[in-house]
Amino acid sequence: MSVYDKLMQVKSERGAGYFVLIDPDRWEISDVDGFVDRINTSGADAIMVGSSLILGDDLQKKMKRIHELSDLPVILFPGNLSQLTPHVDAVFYLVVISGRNPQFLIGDQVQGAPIVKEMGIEPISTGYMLIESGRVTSAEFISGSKPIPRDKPEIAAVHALAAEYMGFKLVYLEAGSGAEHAVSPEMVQAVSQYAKVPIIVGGGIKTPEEAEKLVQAGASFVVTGNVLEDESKAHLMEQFAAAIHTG
Ligand code: 1GP
Repeated sequence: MSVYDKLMQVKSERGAGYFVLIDPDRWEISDVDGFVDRINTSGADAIMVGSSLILGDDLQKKMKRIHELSDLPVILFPGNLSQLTPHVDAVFYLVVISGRNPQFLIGDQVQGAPIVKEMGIEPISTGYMLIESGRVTSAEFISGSKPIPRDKPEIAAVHALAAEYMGFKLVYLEAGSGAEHAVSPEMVQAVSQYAKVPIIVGGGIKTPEEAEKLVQAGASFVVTGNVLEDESKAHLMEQFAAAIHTG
């Protein structure tokens, strides 16, 4: 079964799915094992790996280790082409549809296509929308694109509909890692009522309660990364999974 089909199965059986994002720069390779073990038993449905910007030089080694340690789907969440790796099951084939920067609309996708084919990883086409979240995020700065204003849910909704009509398999509402304000349930609701394409929501989600509200508003998948990097909050992983699996 493809990773995308597995994700759709999660959505139909569990109501919504929970993804844990690993930013490789934030973990020493020696700590990766413990964190992945924790994800494996938390009830999470997939592991995402990647970041807008990666400085460390051991990315491939960390990806390989994560992939070896987990039976969950491991999905690359690439900030740029240099993050492409065969040590994942699938890649979110991102197009920054909220922006108007040709490099992130078609340039990198063309450059990346033969690499993905050669590596044999599953591409999952994803319309990626940056949503304004209180301050400039790395994703916004690096992609050189303006985010959608957080109080304009109708703009996000029409972008999602366009993504659906263009055949994207998912849309991603992204406030940015460590965002001050997560995407609002109101915006998620507007998008889910207007378009049928499944919605991933991430960026700045700090509590299981917030995650649950996003699912109630229509999110099909919720991502957390930053909040779990604090050891004292790692226990929240199980609570996120339980809150998100409302099906
Ligand atoms: C970032 O949506 C993801 O691209 C997750 O964000 O790290 O803030 O949870 P956080």
